[in-house]
Amino acid sequence: MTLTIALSKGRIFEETLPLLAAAGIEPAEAPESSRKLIIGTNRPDVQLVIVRASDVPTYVQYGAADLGIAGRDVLIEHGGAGLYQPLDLNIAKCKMMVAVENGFDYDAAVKHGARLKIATKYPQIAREHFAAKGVHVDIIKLYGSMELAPLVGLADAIVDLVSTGSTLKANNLQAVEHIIDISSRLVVNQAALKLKYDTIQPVLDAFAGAVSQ
Ligand code: PRT
Ligand code: MG
Repeated sequence: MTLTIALSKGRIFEETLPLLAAAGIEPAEAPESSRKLIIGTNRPDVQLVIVRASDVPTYVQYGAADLGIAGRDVLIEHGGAGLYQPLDLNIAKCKMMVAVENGFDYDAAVKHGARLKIATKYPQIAREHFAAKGVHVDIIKLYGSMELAPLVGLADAIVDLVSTGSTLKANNLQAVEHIIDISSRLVVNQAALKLKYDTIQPVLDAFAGAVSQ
């Protein structure tokens, strides 16, 4: 039985390589330089499928992939249906933050009960955060470049991921609130875990042993 693992290109792929190596899995080629969406490995029974980061939970939920690696941000927005999430891999770490243009008095706006326009790729996380604070918001869903929204008057604030902070800085924005810490997790299709237990469990064990704290 073939084991299929869903991964996204870029930081998650790069940071997953050592974990795969610990499980004795080496990709046959690099997704950045290949146009192939299905990548073989040194193990004839293991293949990788390369999908958009936000699509990883969907492939695993429907069993098109047995395993996948996805950010906590992506998993919260997806909802997690049909997914077993046994392991925080402690990779692709960043923070979900509220950010505003320099000079915008966020605390005063919140204090005065202003209705805030929030641009984000993460409507679920944003909605929960502001509901818990009792702040009324209009969520404006974007698919990228959230940093632009406050600069052109589309939104008062953004909810986005921050790692080094240099993207905010380059766009005259500042973080004003921390929402949650983000890292990537291993997700497993629940039916596959039963059907392919003998193949999947050793991979889970190898990943668990290789996670750095
Ligand atoms: O790019 P694409 O639209 O295909 O999807 P994606 O952006 O979801 O994928 P990718 O590969 O960029 O991110 C995959 C996962 O990595 C995310 O789901 C997060 O869990 C995690 N991650 C970790 C990050 C970052 N760090 C990060 N810094 N995802 C995105 N960013 C972006 C952020 O959105 C902002 O635009 O990087 C920019 C900020 O970085 P700094 O260093 O300037 O603060
Ligand atoms: Mg990206």
